Amino acid sequence: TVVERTLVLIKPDGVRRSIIGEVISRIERKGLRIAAMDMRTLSTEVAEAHYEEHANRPFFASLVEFITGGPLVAMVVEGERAIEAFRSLAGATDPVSAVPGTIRGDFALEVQENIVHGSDSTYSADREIKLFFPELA
Ligand code: DAT
Ligand code: MG
Repeated sequence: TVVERTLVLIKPDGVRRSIIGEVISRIERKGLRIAAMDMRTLSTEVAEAHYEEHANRPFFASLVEFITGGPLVAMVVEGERAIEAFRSLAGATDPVSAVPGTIRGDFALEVQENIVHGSDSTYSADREIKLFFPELA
């Protein structure tokens, strides 16, 4: 078995739409464990660091404005192949392409407002967990 940890965010759109419980329920039903969790509003600095790989993309400024625009829920999720397992629960980045049954496929229509974030690799997970939960890293 390969136990991993991944950083999951319920982004401000998910909080505004009152589907925190829905998202947490899907994580728990899957058998993944929530190792740490809180609600916070990101500073511009943390948001830019979180999305640093996208710094040169045309949507970067809008993405940072969106992710800092209200409280979000940050959590460390752990379990067997947790990184891929959560990405599978989340669905494709573009919610219109995301398969129904996934979080994005069921709850979103616009690519920026796609409800959740999940780390995409062990490297990203380590980096993002250090950024959000330095006490756990
Ligand atoms: P993911 O969140 O599936 O890992 P990503 O890392 O490629 O996707 O992009 C990070 C976020 O940026 C994504 O959740 C939504 C936003 N985004 C990605 N591509 C976009 C685009 N073409 N236009 C607007 N926002 C975009
Ligand atoms: Mg990504």
